[in-house]
Amino acid sequence: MALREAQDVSIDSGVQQLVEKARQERVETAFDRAQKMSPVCGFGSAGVCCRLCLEGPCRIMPNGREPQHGVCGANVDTIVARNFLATLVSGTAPHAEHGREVALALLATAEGKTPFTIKGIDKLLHIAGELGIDTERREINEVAKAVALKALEDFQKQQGTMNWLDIRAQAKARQTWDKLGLTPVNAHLEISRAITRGAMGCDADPLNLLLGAITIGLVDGYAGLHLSSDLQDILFGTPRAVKSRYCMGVLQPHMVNIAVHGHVPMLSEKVVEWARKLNDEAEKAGAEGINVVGVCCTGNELLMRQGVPIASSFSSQELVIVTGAVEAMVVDIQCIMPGIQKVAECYHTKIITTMGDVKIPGATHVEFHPETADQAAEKIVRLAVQNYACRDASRVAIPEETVEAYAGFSVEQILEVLGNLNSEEPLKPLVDAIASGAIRGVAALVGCTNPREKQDVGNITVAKELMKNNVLIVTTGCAAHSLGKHGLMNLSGLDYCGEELRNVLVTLGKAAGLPALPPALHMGSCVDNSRPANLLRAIADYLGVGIRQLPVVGSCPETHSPKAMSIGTYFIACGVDVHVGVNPQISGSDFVTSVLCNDRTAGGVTTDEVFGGKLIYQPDPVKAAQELLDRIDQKRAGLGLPVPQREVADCAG
Ligand code: SF4
Ligand code: MSK
Repeated sequence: MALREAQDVSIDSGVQQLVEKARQERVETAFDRAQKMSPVCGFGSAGVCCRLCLEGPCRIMPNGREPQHGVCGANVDTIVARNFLATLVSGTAPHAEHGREVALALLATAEGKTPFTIKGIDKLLHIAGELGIDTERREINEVAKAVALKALEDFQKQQGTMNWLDIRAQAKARQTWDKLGLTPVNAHLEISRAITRGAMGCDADPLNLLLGAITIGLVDGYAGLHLSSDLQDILFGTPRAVKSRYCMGVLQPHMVNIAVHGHVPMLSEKVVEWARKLNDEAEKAGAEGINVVGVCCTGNELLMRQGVPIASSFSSQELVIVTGAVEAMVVDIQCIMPGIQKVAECYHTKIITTMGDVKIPGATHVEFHPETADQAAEKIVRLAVQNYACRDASRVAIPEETVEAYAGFSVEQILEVLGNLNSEEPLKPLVDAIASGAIRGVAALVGCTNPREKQDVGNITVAKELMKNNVLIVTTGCAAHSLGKHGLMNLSGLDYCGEELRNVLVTLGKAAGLPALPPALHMGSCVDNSRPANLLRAIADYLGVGIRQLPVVGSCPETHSPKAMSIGTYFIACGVDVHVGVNPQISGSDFVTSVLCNDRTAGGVTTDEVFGGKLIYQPDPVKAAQELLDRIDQKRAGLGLPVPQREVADCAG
């Protein structure tokens, strides 16, 4: 099979160069493996295969042909709904585990058992107040311990509601969840219940299974996203805008390069610290120093708190190694392709796994625990420095391009900027701009890149189509990497904005002491989708309306991860439409499609009616942007706001 040309793999020229280098050096990457998977299995694509028990595997034939039932009698709606629920469980469990790990790290820190200190004291006191914890005349560590224990209750309590849902959910949205009995009690309990109801011989009612999926989406939102972001801000500080750089060119030809990859900042914060401490050692080893670069969401965490530059998003992670200039790739949890080890074996790069539950055969394992974070980080950095001597200079080729970007816009900082315009009512300037149509709406451009897709096209096209129609973009995850690499997180991105949006961004920028704000505001990692959610809640509460009434949408054009589906379901439950550009594998059931996508052909109730949000599956990013604009305009009209003219759509690149 002829492989895709490099220019058909990505629109990032650095990625294209490295795809060609990999092929010349006979190194296979995910882009090539994705192609070998074609044609994709029709049953899997439609979500109609089931292997829940040993009577199977069973699959349902399309167009009414036999068989129409599994051996146990499950029909296509049950099978597709169960598979959808299982997808969300596999997205939510890692996020919940992320939250729990951070809570344990905060607890150990509060007890003086780790080398970390609490940097976000204001945030700690604020959250403690929200949780009803007495902060008067108490030591900071005592308050932090009380907050950590409250967080851990969200994995233990047997009655009531998760504490983080209590403090973060909008009351109006919550009424619906409570009424339907969907409000989660604790994360582990709900994950266990979801696995149980989806098991063979348990829940066969597709609507009941989909309601269970909403509960799992809420677990993702509150025990995964909000809890993780809040506790990370307590431990490492709330992000503030920083200027940094994107693209493979952030790797340095004459330095020891360490790529940090995964999702949690606990170890990587220490790696950055030890890289600074051991810089002299690198010089003794003949290098010009140590350069730490980010991949995926660990990269996002370090970018926004430390200004660490970003080399790659998910789909091109192996190509970072193909530069031949990486001494160590340090991985923690989630989105780590097992393929990196095979690629690393073709170069001198050491893959260093750090979590007991995330190992890769052949990799070096340096176990991380918060208590011994310094020892682990020092060992990792020393391994990287030692490995510099093994680098083969003749195989080093780093693409030159880098792009400047602003990142790290927390809600706190956005409110601070708005407060410079109106200190009494900081949200008023933003709400006024939305009301007038200068900002038509807000879109969260989030989620992944996917090696089956041409990298960055979906993310960039949706963003540009929305920007030119004056939609303000907030962005997280690997979508943010796409936008950063292609100039939408620096001021050159203003050229893509409609005039009204550009004027607003100039006004806001001046209030922030900059010439303008970039058109895409980077708000962090995957778990930091809590930040746009907090912003929406603040706007809705300010206006006295439900989040479901706001002209806001979410879009994940290059979805790869079940985590993105879980995050999307959380936003749907809050009343926000969510676009995915990659097949969500539900098309085998008209019923499931109807409920989630508000496709009325199969009749019955839909998430749009009940919660105010729906799933939009649209692989064409230009059409997707138009559908998102339709929804924004529909919600504007619902609020009695003017609906501006549209700019003509461009074709996707
Ligand atoms: Fe087949 Fe039913 Fe077993 Fe699924 S649960 S594999 S449909 S028998
Ligand atoms: S890393 S979940 S590819 S955003 Fe958060 Fe990127 Fe998606 Fe992983």
